[in-house]
Amino acid sequence: MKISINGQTIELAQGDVTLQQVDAIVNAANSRLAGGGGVDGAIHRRGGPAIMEETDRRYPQGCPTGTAVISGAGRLAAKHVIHTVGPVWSGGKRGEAELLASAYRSCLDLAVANDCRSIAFPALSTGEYGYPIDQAARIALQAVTSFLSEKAAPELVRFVLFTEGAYGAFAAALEEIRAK
Ligand code: AR6
Repeated sequence: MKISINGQTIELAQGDVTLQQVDAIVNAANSRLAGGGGVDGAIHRRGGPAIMEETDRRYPQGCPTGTAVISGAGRLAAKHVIHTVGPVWSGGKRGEAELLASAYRSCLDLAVANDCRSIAFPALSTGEYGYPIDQAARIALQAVTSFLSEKAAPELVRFVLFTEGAYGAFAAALEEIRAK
């Protein structure tokens, strides 16, 4: 499923974000950039040790929640990995929605600053960090649509959803946006 916003494309796909042939893929990291499971584990496993060597060297202070940093992509097909940290869900009253939107925006800012024409996101915060998928999907798509309307870049934003359920949640949220 895809929609066009001012000539830019938002696309939904089901699959593995680490396999995407795009300029940048996004890592659902933690604030210490210490590696972990889920997307983070898959990126470092497939991409090899060069990615963490670079983030250790360039970002020893880590990456606060809601912000992002960029590195090379090691053996992955992408050119860059953008590491961002979504919020841990703790009921919704601790600024989670704003932090999640900020994580998406920070990635898009870095993508544009590094001339990335295409970027692939996983559903940040919806695995280990426990963010409810329906709410996370709406926030993700709202953040991306308003960024694209304002900045007219990058050309392609792809969400790569790991499960059918996650794909369904994003498809429903995208329909809501399209209907507006
Ligand atoms: N491709 C696309 N989506 C995936 C993949 C994949 N290869 N693997 C998992 N998902 P998570 P978080 C989905 O846990 O919630 C790590 O340990 C998954 O089904 O990767 O932001 C970090 O080090 C879920 O919908 O990220 C952090 O400590 C979504 O990606 C912490 O987890 C995000 O799940 C971050 O937690």
